[in-house]
Amino acid sequence: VEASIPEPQREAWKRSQTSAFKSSDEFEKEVVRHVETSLARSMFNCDEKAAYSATSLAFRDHLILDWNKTQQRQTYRDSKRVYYLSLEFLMGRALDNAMLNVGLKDTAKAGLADLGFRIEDIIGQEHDAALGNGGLGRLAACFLDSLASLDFPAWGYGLRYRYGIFKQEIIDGYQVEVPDYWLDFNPWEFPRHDVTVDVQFFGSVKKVPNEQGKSVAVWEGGEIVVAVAYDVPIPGYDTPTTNNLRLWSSKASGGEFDFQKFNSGDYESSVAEQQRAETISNVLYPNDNLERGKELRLKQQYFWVAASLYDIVRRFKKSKRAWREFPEQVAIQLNDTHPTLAIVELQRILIDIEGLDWDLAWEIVTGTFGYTNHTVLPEALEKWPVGLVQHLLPRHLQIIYDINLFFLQSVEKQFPDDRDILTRVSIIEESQPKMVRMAHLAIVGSHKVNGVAELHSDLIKTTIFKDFVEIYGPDRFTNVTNGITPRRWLHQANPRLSELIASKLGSHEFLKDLSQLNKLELLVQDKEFKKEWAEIKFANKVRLAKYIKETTGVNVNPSALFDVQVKRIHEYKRQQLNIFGVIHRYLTLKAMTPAERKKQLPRVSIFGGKAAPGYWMAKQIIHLINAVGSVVNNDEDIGDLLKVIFLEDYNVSKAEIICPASDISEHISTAGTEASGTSNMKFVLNGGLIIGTCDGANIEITREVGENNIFLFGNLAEDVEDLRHAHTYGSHTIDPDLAKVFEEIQKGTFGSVHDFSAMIAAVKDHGDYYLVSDDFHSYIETHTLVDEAYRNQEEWVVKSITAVARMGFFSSDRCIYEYADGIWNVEPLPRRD
Ligand code: 7GP
Repeated sequence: VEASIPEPQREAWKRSQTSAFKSSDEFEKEVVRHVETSLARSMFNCDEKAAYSATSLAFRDHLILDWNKTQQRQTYRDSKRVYYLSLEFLMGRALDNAMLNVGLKDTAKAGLADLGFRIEDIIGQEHDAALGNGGLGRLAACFLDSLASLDFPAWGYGLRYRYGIFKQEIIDGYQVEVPDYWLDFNPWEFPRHDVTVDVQFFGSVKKVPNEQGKSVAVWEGGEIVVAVAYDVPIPGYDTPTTNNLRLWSSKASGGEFDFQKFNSGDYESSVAEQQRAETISNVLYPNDNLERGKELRLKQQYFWVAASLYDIVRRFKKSKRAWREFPEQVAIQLNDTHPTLAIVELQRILIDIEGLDWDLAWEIVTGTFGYTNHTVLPEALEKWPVGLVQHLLPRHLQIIYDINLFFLQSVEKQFPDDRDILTRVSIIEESQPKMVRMAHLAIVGSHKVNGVAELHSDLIKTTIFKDFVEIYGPDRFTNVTNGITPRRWLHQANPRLSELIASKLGSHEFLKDLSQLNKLELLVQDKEFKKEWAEIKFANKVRLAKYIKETTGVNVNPSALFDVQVKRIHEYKRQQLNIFGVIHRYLTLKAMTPAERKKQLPRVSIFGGKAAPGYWMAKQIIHLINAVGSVVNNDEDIGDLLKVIFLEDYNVSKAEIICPASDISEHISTAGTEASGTSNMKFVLNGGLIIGTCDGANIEITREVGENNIFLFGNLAEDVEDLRHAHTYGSHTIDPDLAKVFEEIQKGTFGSVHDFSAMIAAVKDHGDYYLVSDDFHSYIETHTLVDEAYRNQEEWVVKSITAVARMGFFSSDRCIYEYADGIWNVEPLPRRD
């Protein structure tokens, strides 16, 4: 690195490379300096917000030095880089993570205490960076943490939304969405006003002969929107490697506004163009597992993809290598189909701008891209109307047609007698209107396609992408089971458990090699250890109970069994099954004599999660949960035996409080619908057990932790189709216990009979697509088993420890090694020269 600094500056650079601070005294000095100079405030009125800002700036100084060095080293070594393209990065808070990854949290804690602050209060000042919806966005964030922690040269590319996912308020039991303006003061981003890319939209294509007389396409006219880079440092844990997340922000070209219009007195329309350009990166689409096909969304996708590829290509060209070496230097991972236009854009750059032959260009393209699929739900598979693509990106549509032509020609050769296969696999769907199938384009343009858990990867091969397995052979398809970063989801969220584990294993190494947890199994009979383990769980429940009291006003007993379901609200995730089960429990308790009731195990059912603003049924589910809560929580017959809580505005920082506090959590999707799930992993890693269906990663969690340490129920994926068929064409009887639940709702016990009628009709009259009735009995029975198991606390703790000990596989570090090896062909960079 040093050698890359020019002579005249080298000495001064070396002198400046001392770390920002080491002791708590030095830290305090830095905080005070930042309050007074960077923030231009006096220590005389330094409140928690100012202390947060100054603490962040002090840590940021730390990261920047490592970040610069990492980037210099990576450039200097010129090794292959990974680019992770994702429309969502659900990062959560950065300060706590930075303190732990740098290893100076205790130093900061002491320093802040000296200055009169509690570190938790300071950490609590930070606004979550919520640039994502749910699983897909949080996975991207975990992957960035692992890539940096394992010293891989890797960049994330995304959009810098002005508004992240909305803030959820619950008013009279209903979800209300409030915009989340989060950029007020964000010390974690660096605007790079000098790193900009012009992105073109609309216009037309003409063919002109080049110098060799060959006809080339020229895309001209239309409008230009400027992409401005904002960089976010991503610190690795216990390593100086600090990678970069580059987020693009849109702005009008030609400066602030159109001076000509301004001077001619048309002030309003001169500002209008600027506003139109800025709309592109304005807001995150709030849908999880659903595509709405909005024009602005397609604009976002191309804007982000074009800027990112320009940046990647610019970096590659600096190395002066031959184009065919591109895939040896660059691996681009497509996080779902949202960035699929990158395939077309790279082909366009290579043939139209760099003048390469189609075939060589295409070889480079397919060698570069990998595509991860995150869902089999048909409503989430992206399709864009051909007319819209034509209008917005005329040249890209031509290239898509050419890609499709060559692809279909090769398929025709391979299967000369099968006309139908051409229709099925075509990138263009011959519907009214015609549509571009983005998943088909992503498969054709990538060298590897992966699912995110074994069942899911099998399902895509046998259902939605079956024909492509026939065409390309099974090797193009692979599985990388999801994982989570143990740094945030154990060390940061559950510091006491992390310390207990470290004290038993002799170090914190398990945080970078999670398989070491297996040594805990030797301790399952250690009385003292089990006691501490149980105490930590209890303390985490007390913390959550306090939070519940503060936010909802409801008192919950921390000794009760805490039963948690937090995730986006979706019919396939079946929060309705959960709340119907809760009502069933309530009715059962009500029917008991007081003496019988005394023998029952107290329970707290905790829900949390956002519904997409346009998803009416999901909003009704939220309403029912709240309505049940207000009846049950105020029923004196019931008291502590059952409480129903809906936690408002579930997000990453709330998950950090919730996950460590569960006894049992619910992962109860209709079999075959949840691609993987990742909160299941977070809960088990924190010593909670799970009740779940044989779906997604639950299956692999079961294989790892053992059938005795998980509560599985419900129909299997292979039977779902037949059951659905039977609902529609056979006689469909509702489970009798569920029928009683429905009667109670329809009596008006929980108010709003009208509001809830559609939820009931979905099960009774509209074919019960999600198999709520089919699984109800086994769900209720399994909850009875949970109660019984929980009564034996000794055994429960053994299950909890055993499960944690066997969770090593679910570290996102393992995922990254699998991607690096099987898809990207990249290696970590040794940390020091
Ligand atoms: C989610 C899947 O629903 C979840 O099962 C998985 O764990 C997660 O991705 C990470 O792989 N999918 C989405 O969040 C999503 O919106 C549609 O998928 C593109």
